[in-house]
Amino acid sequence: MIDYSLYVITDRTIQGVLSTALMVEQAMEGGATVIQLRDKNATSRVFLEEALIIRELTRKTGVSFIVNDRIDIALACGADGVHLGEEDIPLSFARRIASGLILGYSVDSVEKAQEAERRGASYLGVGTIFPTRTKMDAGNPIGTEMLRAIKRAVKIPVVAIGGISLSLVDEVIQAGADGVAVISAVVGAPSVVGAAREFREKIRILRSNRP
Ligand code: TZP
Ligand code: MG
Repeated sequence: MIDYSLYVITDRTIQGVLSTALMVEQAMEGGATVIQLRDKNATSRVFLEEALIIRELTRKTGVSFIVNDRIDIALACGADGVHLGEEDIPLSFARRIASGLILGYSVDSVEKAQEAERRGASYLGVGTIFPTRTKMDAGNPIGTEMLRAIKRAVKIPVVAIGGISLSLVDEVIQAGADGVAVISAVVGAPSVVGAAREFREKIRILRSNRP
């Protein structure tokens, strides 16, 4: 079973001078439990090269590795999974060509969550929960009440995403999220290790207090 507690997503536009490899090492040192490689601008060749590097790094630490959008790259690099959305290859086809992969799927409503579960999603990315400046087409924030409703409606793990800062972690964990996915709050922090550590520790405490 994957531990989705702290799901850190790479973003070269936010990392500043840090290479993706260094950022991932620091996030893992701080306690990230999942790393997702996300790069909307890279060529296939560059994306695969990065994926191979991150696969090696995550293999050494035992942290789960998910590739965003690209099932071909996920298979080629030996990732644990791929994260898909409405614009990507549908879940039914993903299952057909990659039965062994963890399949993440992005949703923003109860209906879409239940349909993704029926179609074979392994976990859900639910958001954007709060306003975010990281993804321009993230849509209107759905809030933690929708997160709570989705969590109640499905059996698969639910990872909250979008605009989650350290001070908002309480709300999403209390709404039932199995994990917190972050970009800017960790990747754009002055200390990636420090930010990841604070998130991980807060999530651990909140989860241990949850009924
Ligand atoms: N999907 C929904 S919101 C979002 C993605 C990829 C961006 C999350 O980034 P941040 O910086 O944690 O708000
Ligand atoms: Mg996608």
